[in-house]
Amino acid sequence: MNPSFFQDLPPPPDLYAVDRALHAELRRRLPADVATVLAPRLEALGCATTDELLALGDEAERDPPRHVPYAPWGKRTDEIRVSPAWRALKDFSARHALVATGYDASLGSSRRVAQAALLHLFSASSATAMCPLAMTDAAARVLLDVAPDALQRRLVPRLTSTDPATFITSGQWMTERTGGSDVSDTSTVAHLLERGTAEGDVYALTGVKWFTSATTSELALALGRIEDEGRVVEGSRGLSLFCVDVVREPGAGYRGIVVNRLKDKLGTKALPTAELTLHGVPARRLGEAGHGVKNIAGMLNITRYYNSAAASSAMAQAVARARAYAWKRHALGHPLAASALHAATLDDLEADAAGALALVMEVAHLLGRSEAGVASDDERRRLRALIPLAKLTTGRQAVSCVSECLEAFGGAGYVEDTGLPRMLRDAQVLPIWEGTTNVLSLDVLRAEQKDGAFSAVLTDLVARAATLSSSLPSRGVTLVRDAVTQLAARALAVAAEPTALEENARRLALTCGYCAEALLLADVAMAGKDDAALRFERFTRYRLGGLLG
Ligand code: MFK
Repeated sequence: MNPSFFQDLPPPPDLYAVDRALHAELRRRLPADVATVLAPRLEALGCATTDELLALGDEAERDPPRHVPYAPWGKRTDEIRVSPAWRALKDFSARHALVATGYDASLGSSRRVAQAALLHLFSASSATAMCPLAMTDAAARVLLDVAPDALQRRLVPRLTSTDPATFITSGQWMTERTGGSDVSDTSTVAHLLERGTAEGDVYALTGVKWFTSATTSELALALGRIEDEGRVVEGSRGLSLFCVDVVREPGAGYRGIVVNRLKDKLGTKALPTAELTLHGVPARRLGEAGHGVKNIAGMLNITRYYNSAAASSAMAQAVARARAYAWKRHALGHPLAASALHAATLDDLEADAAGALALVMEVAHLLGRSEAGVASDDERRRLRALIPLAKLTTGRQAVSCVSECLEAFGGAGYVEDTGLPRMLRDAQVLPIWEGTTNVLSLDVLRAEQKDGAFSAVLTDLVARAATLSSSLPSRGVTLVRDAVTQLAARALAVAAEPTALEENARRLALTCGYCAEALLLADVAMAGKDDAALRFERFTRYRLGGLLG
């Protein structure tokens, strides 16, 4: 017993320096010129995960947003007070070009891979500042796809700006009290105010939005139902997409918007999420009337890609922290890291994080190719299914991996002032936000029925499984080949029995996600010289090998 003992803590890990899986991914995915341009940016961001970014994230978490509905003398002003650190995180994101990189044509089809690497480093330390960036990027994408030129010219340069003075963010107002997954009962109505302006037709939106995250953003994309002389089209085919300039009138609150309250969430405490009532707020219609769901789906595809990058980021950070701690913490006469059991557990978790990252990078690769206009039809079909597959698989992995990492700290992992429990609370939003595991499994089903998207992924996996190199660890090869064979057989059986489709959608989707990760890790191992083969084998045993691995 040593009464003067206090646990010495490791310094915060530089998340770029320690992430071998990220380095291996970038080596195989980026052309040399892009890698050269990107390396100093990744180094700077990795460095910031040990000081500036970490401090801003912690400070934003300590000083969460507050809703101040009334001014001292009773006037309704609806101020949402956010911390200086939250504002600084927005500036930090602009300076590091986190959104802009996804639109940097000089990076060619590598733009989204480069961006995914930045997001993977940024997100976990950012106190969920990733969330407004996701919606900002998604808004830029939708504006480029369907907005009139004048509106694009005014907004897209600001949404993708690298100058904090001009950078704006966007929210997404979709969910209402009737549902976030099923938007068909959306009750917000839109009345025409002015037709044919250079920026499109202007409407007044009236209704209640139940979840609006990043509510202090300057812009929002919202769903509403056009009411024309009392006539409306019911269901999701009656919904249109609108772009709202969120304007604060000094001393008089938001123009046309009342903030009902901020949500008291399990985690993501620094991020303002509010319930809003819209009282005729002016909004420009985006795209054709009645095509709102289809148009906002383009937004969801980008936010789901960000969600996956947030998941891989959370996992990588949690594993890096647990590993660093394991070298400092002694038990039974040696550092925890020297215990065969603890080391094996951490190796499994590191392989799991590498699998998640590999899938994120595959999505980013295909998204970049699609946006650069060089994707084949087959790649576009795979992308359509891989976005929900990546979101649903990595969201579940993040919760289990971060939970295991908390356990690796023993009791300290369960104590608030260590800062560790926050990682788990924040991870728990990932399988929920932008579509739960089941909702996304159904989305995969719909993508299959419409485009054969799941079949395209499956065909690719079968082909990859057939061409694995004999230099790979044989146990891993056997496990992944068996899993792919079973997946293909089950998919075929289920396809022959349409009543079984929905019930099996989740099992098929998760198995497909894990098989995809395993085969992508095999690709890394076949291309690389470091310990990627070990990560491949670890992953297959951990995720495809049953309880005994
Ligand atoms: C980070 C911190 C966050 C803080 C806390 C937040 C807590 C969470 C709060 C929330 O509520 S998050 C919101 C969760 N909700 C969702 O993510 C939406 C889930 N639902 C879906 O994804 C539905 O599939 C969707 C609403 C998009 C559509 O359902 P519908 O109304 O049944 O439409 P349908 O018929 O499936 O699709 C309409 C059109 O869009 C079709 O095209 P066509 O008209 O040409 O046939 C579809 O093909 C197309 N589409 C749908 N999804 C698509 C898509 N196209 C491309 N990509 C997709 N993903």
